[in-house]
Amino acid sequence: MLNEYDCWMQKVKIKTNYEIPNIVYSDAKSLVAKQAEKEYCLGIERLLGFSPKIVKKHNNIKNIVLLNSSYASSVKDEFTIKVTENQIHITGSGENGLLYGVFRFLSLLALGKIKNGLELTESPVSPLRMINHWDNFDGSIERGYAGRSIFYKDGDFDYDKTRIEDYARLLASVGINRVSINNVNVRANAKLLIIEEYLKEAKELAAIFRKFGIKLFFSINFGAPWSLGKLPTADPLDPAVAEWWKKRAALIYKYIPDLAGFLVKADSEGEPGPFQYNRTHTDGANILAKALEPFGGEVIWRCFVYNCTQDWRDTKTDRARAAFDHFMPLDGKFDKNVILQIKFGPYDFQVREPVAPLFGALKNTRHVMELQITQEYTGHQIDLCYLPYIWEDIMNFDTIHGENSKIKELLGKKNIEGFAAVVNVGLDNNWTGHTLAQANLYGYGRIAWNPAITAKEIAEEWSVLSFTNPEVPQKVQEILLRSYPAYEKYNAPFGVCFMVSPSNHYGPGIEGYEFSRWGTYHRADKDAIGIDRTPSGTGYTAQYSPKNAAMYADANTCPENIILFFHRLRYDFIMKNGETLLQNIYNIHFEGYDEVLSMIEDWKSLKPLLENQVYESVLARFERQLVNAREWKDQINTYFYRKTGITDNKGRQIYS
Ligand code: GCV
Repeated sequence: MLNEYDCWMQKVKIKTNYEIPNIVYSDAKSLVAKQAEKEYCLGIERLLGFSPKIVKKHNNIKNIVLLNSSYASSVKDEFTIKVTENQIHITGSGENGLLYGVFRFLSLLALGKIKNGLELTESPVSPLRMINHWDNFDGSIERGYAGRSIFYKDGDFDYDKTRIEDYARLLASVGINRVSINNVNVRANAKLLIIEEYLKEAKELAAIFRKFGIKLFFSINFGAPWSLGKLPTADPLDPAVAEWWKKRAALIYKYIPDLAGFLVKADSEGEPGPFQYNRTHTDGANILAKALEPFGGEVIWRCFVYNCTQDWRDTKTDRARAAFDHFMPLDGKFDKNVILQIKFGPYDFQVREPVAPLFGALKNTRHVMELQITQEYTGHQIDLCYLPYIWEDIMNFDTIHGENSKIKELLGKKNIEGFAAVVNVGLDNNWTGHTLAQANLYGYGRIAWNPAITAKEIAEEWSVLSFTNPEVPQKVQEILLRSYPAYEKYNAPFGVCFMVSPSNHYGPGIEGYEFSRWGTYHRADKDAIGIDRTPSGTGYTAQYSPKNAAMYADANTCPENIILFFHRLRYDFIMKNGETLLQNIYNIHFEGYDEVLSMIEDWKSLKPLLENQVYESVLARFERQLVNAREWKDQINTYFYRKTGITDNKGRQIYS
């Protein structure tokens, strides 16, 4: 990795067995196709060190590269790459398809896979491949761990155009086609982005992304007709409110005619919403949908709606049930330009959660899965945590155990239209704080494009593209693939969730959420831990299709890595390895810590092969991770030892 800033697009001179022609014919006329042509030339310069010559006629030229953006195919964003003895054809079913084809060609070239006879046709499985920014206008980023915002500073737009273009390039290179540019928590910034002063600036930002086939979303404040428009209400069924949104949409689209639409967090953690007016979420979403519809805009409406003022004494309310209870009855009632955005699990991006039961259950409503690339609960980009590992698991979740009913098989069909993910980038020179966290951004794009790709395949691609010394990638892949299980082992055990330090969400805070209003309790006492979510408890398991409901409801068939999410178990519950739950908690915490030690040793073995800056910066993060892992191990083990008075049967040190 010569330059951390370049991420997986390193400026290296590679050797190829196939000689790439230096003449390029391109039929590019439109904006994105012209960018594709430019990206091809930049990429060749970066990888092979020469500038190809563009020609507008190609008769009688034998050795040539042909870029074409209009081959006949009904498949959106499709591309083909065909390599013959003298010629390379990269074609797209449209301008975006060509751009994706060029980027794929360049990565295949860097991966050493371009050879005579290669023929490849690809298209994205998911039409919607979106990045969410939780950037605030003051330049801070909610849950951001890589420096300040790349878009804003001190209450205004403030960005380096080259950097935004580099960012758009990185995103497009892995197929991202939508970006929401401001935090979904908009209450403090109600007016921004939808008043004229800022629209002028947003227009320029949109123009940079547009070249790369990326359209913008704005997060809006549902209460804006009241807070900004000075209407007496924001009631979605009030005709004056509907009119206000229509006029506002017309103003916005005057500046950005291809805005993708609005992203909305309503009735969630203090954000305004239709419940304030005794209206439903269909009322709320549809009023916005109708305002955007004439301009081809869409509303992405988040399902992260739950009671965040729960009394911990209340054992009947179960936050895990909330999204399904709120949204399932509304299935089929949303306008056609509304898309629901559902977090992958019923809680909130915990290290291990079951897949939310709305997936596979919603039949008549367009929806996307929300993932989190930024490492809010997964180590703040201090700890290494390779997220494609868990995403692969999620993709393999079988919603109904029918034909093609896994998440990865439903995507692009059955109204599951793709993904949105909260991004992990900021102004840090390496974009992501932890240099190896670049793999999470890369991996998200690859999974959004093709949910059947494995975590291992992504690690292979990313490490070869990023590390130029051929001896490095293998070891880096191994470290990446070990990092998620290691993190999970020293974190909250067996899917119990929320033992994390409150508010900042880094490090242990075992009872940090036990007596709070957030509805995420584990209720550990001296005999048992966990919430009974079976039909004899909160009934959450019944939200799943029959086979999954039965599997989760029985502690003997429930997967052990998630067992405490579904069951309240005594510490002497015997697990599959014949040891008690308590002993298993001790075991995995010792193992998790040891894994970190061993990953550090592996990283150190790479020292002679790595650029000093990369080696040292990652090592420094590993050292902080070790401190964190030790805290988790010792605090968790001590906590349970104090509760039970039972020691570790292997005699390892547990503090009292
Ligand atoms: C943007 C969690 C996070 C919040 C975030 C929220 C959400 O609660 O801690 O920072 O707010 O999720 O997804 O809306």
